Amino acid sequence: MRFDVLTLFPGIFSGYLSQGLLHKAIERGLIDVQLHNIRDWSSDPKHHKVDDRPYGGGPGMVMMAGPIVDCIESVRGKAADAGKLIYLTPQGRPLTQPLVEQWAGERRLLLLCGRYEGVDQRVLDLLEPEEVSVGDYILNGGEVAAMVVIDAVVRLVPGVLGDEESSVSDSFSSGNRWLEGAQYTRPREYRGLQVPEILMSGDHAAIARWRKEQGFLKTRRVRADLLGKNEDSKS
Ligand code: 6GU
Repeated sequence: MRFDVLTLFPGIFSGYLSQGLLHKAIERGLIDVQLHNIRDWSSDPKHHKVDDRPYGGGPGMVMMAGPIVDCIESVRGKAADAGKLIYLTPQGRPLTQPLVEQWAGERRLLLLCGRYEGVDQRVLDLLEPEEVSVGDYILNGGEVAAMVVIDAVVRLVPGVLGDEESSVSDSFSSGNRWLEGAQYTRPREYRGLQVPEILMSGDHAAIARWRKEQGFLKTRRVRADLLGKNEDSKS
């Protein structure tokens, strides 16, 4: 699977892409992440200007249409598969696991990272990207959100996760909208706190019931809004 990231700050991604699961997936050829600096498509040869003041006034700067559209057309022009265009913006619809699952089925994703007060509306009118937000708060730009999208999608790319870290039982995988309950590892006692007896019982059915109950209690406590939506909330 291929990702093209369009950004004014490609350097932000280098640490993320060089570590752990992402690094391994790239090395093994399972995913390919290409970074494109929008500034390289500026029509201003001197200062490589890519933003300007908003028409109608107001604070901040708006990213100009020209460099973004030229950058996307150039990046797309090189390949047979134009790819699905996603614009990361607080004005987008919320990112959810079903959306991530849908995108994991694509061969190529283009991730446009907004900065400042966002992009000129004509970018959106011309290219009709899917506009997506990663939550109800404001980030300094779409770069961290683009990493969120890549991170969530690559987990579903076949071969990226080993059997041990399978994504099928995750909270929020298809039909599963509950949080997971507590987990324990050694030692059995830590600062006077004991691992629950049932986890040492060897009774796998009882452990599964206990975990489900713990997940339910946790969900009710911190995400009661999820309970009505659950496919298996009756079981
Ligand atoms: Cl995608 N971008 C920015 N700048 N802020 C956000 C966001 C995206 N999602 C939530 N907040």
